[in-house]
Amino acid sequence: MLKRKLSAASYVRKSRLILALDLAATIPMGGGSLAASERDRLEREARQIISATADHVAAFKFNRHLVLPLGLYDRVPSLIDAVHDQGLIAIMDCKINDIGNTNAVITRYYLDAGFDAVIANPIVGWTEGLDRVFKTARERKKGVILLCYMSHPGAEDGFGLQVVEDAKKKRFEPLYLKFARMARLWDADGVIVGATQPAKIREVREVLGEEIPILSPGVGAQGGDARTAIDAGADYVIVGRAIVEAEDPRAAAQQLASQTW
Ligand code: OMP
Repeated sequence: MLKRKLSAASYVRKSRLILALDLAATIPMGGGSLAASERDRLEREARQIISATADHVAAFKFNRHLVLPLGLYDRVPSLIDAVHDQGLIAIMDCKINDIGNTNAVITRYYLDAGFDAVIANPIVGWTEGLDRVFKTARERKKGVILLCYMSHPGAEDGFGLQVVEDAKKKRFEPLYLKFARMARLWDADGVIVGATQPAKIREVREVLGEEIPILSPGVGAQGGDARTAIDAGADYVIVGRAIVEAEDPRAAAQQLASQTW
């Protein structure tokens, strides 16, 4: 369902770009309360970027940049509505990473606020881990996207670890390929592999086959290139700062989208 919505929006707009709405609030040093005027500014800016870029993106991704200051059940639902009004989906990048019961509550919170999919970390495993995320999402006909190999240099310390593939034969494989196989087994709606790692995108694509889309962040600010990621096998690129901090976000989105199609 999620996969179809994404690919339909992508086809209509001729864009494989997912925009990360990573706008940050200015919080007073030393804490204190966040001024209503700052919340207004943040919400207004997010809304402007949604309407300015919607013609050139396949989906929007929210992170805690917006959800913490604006509130999941306060101002965020109307931003999700603004995304839906454009015929697009809203992904919540919450990288769920806990025990089953906690995961189920977190997933329910995000999806019932209106998000169409959540991102989760497969390191916690299935039983009483991510099983509850998938169950909660499936009951609502919504999606789960799994981390596979992150875009930052330190990803190697975790996602790049060699783990046992076959103990008897003393065969090892990198953790990200195990995660790719888990994504197939669990029927994930997508996996994340950094655009900074085109060779790993290729490897993951081989394991995944064609059914599960690869979403690839790390373009622009983190040094990755949209076209290279797509050519390596990514279905979508996720871009934040290169668009939201651009002088003209619409033009930046249009330009990046053209590189992906
Ligand atoms: P920019 O680096 O500004 O384009 O933002 C990238 C966005 O993708 C941010 O919201 C990150 O939190 C997110 N992201 C990564 O950058 N790397 C990853 O490996 C995974 C994600 C993600 O899950 O979206």
